[in-house]
Amino acid sequence: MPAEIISGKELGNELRQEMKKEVDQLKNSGLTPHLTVIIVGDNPASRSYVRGKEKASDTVGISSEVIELPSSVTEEELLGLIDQKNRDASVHGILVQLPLPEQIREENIIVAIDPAKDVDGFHPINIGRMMTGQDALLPCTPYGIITMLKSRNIPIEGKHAVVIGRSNIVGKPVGQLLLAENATVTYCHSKTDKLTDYTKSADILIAAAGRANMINKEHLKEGAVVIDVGINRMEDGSLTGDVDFESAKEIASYITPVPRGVGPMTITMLLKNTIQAAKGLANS
Ligand code: L34
Repeated sequence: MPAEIISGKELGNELRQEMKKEVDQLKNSGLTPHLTVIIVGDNPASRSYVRGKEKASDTVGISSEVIELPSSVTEEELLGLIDQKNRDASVHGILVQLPLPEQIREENIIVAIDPAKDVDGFHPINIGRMMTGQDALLPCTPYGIITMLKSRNIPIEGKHAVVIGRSNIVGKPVGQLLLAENATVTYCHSKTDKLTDYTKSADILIAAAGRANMINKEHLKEGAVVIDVGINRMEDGSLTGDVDFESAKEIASYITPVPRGVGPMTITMLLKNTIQAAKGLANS
C-alpha cells in the first residue's frame, strides 16, 4: 500500500484558522500580536520565504512589518536595529531571516534578540530551555515536524528516530524534541559511515541534509514514517526534497511532500510562536 501523504499545506491551513480565532480574541481585548521580520540583501529564496511569512501573518490577523536592509549593512547597524525592536513594547516577535552576508556573524545576531521575542527559537537561552524541558519558544521547523507527526497520532515513544543532518536550526533541535517525546534518537550526517545501516532501522526518518533525492526506498524499512525537510532548487527551477518521493512512497507508511510539506508548517509555527510571545507566556 502506498504511503499516506501528510500535507503541511492543509494541516497548516487548519491550524491557521484556529489561530485566527485566537488572534481575534486577543485583538478584542486590546492586544494585536506584531511580528518584525528583517531581511538583508536580495537572496530570491529568502525573499520568497519572507513574503510567505508576511502573507500568512496577514491571514491570521497578526500585524507584521518587513524591514529590508541592503547586503552592505554592517553588523553594528543590524545590532542597532535589533536593539530598537527589543525596546519597542509593541513588537512581540523579531526574526532575522538567514542566511546573512559574510560580514555579519550570525551568532552575534541571534544572541542580540531578546529571548522573549525570539520567535525563531534560535537564541541559546531558548535552545537551552528546550533541551532541559522548560517552557521555550521552539524552533519553527522542528516544532512543525512534531506537530505533523502528532496530527496523525503517529507513535513516537520507544520508536527509533533517525535524523540526517545536524544544523542548529533543524537537525539538532528536531532530535531533541523527538527525544523529549521518548524516541530513541540517532543523528547521521555527511561524515556518517554506512548511512543505510542506520536508516534501514528507522521507524521515523527525518531527512534534513540538503542533498536532493539522497533517500530512496532502498534506505528505508517497510512502514517507515518519512519527513522530508530538504528544499533543493533544481536547474529547471522546480523544488525537490532530500527524499526521492516516488520511490520512498512505495514503502513508507507516511511521507511528507516537497513542496507543500514541512515548509508551510515552518511558517505556521512561526505564527504560533508570535501569538505565544504576544501573550508573554514563553520565558515568563
Ligand atoms: N531566521 N531563517 C530564519 N528563520 C527561518 O525559519 C528560516 N527558514 C529557513 C531559511 N532561513 C530562515 C525558513 O523560513 C527555511 N525557511 C522556509 C520557510 C518556508 C518555506 C521554505 C523554507 C516554504 O514555504 N516552502 C514552500 C515553497 C516555497 C517556494 O516555492 O519557494 C513549500 O511548499 O515547501
